[in-house]
Amino acid sequence: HERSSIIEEQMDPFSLVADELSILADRLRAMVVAEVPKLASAAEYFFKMGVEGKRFRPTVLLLMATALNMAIPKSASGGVIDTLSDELRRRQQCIAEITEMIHVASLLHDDVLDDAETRRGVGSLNIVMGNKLSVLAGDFLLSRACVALASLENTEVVSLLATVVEHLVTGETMQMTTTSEQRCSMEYYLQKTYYKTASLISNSCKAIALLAGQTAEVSVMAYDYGRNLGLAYQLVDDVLDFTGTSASLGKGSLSDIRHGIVTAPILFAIEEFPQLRAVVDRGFEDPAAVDLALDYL
Ligand code: GRG
Repeated sequence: HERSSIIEEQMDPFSLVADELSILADRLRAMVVAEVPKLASAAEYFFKMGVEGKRFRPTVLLLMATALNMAIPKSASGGVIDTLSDELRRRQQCIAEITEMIHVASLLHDDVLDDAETRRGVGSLNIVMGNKLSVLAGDFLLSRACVALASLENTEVVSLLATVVEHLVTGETMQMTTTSEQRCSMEYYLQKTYYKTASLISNSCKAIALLAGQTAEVSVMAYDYGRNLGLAYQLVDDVLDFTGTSASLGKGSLSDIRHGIVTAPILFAIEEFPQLRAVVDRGFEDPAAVDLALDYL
């Protein structure tokens, strides 16, 4: 029993990085303070305790750092090596902070685009403070993320994470502007999902490896791991949109289908029930079409 509880404890990824996640929360709260009071309350909104979300990305990144830094020696007595490894860890924590700021910025803009009403179990910022402040707060967070990124003085890492922002915008645009053929294509779905969700996780994982001085081969492995994890995360998110409740999701359920967005569950259902394709092609503006699609699922 003792052994299995030790294994269980070691297997809980949050417990391994719990202390660091709490430091990250403090740092983020300090990093997102704006000068003008209205902007300050908007930017701080999702960094207050209780509305911090799952912190999935920082958790993965801190664990990635733990795994990749294992090969770096530590001396028992402290000294130059330990100072270097502490400095490395701090730089990797900074990647986790930047990643979370980019993520929250994208949520703020996404909720405006989708006219969302809830996020993380509370009113979304566009509802609480309006669309304009929501957009501006997202821009502000991106700016703070850029400043933190520049402080790392690593042009490859800057370029990776700057490209992620382009990917987020590209994925969102792909989602908004599909032709009927693209809407039912698994290839298109996976490309869009890479841009929208997996790119941030994969490129941040790669950044963690690059900062650790890992070889190009290991950096690509870190990238691939993040890519697959990101795609899997979005697939689960897509299924939860159908199976979850507003209370468990912290946002409205069935939101994808109501926005006419075709996700993996529908694509798989079309393979089994080709007649569903005609329902999808008609769009989901009609609530009866939503009900019909849900019957197939
Ligand atoms: C301004 C950076 C920026 C982007 C603008 C709107 C947009 C372009 C992109 C939207 C990207 C988006 C919202 C993708 C969805 C990713 C996703 C799975 C979000 C939910 O992540 P969770 O469940 O959320 O980890 P929590 O709340 O737990 O952090």
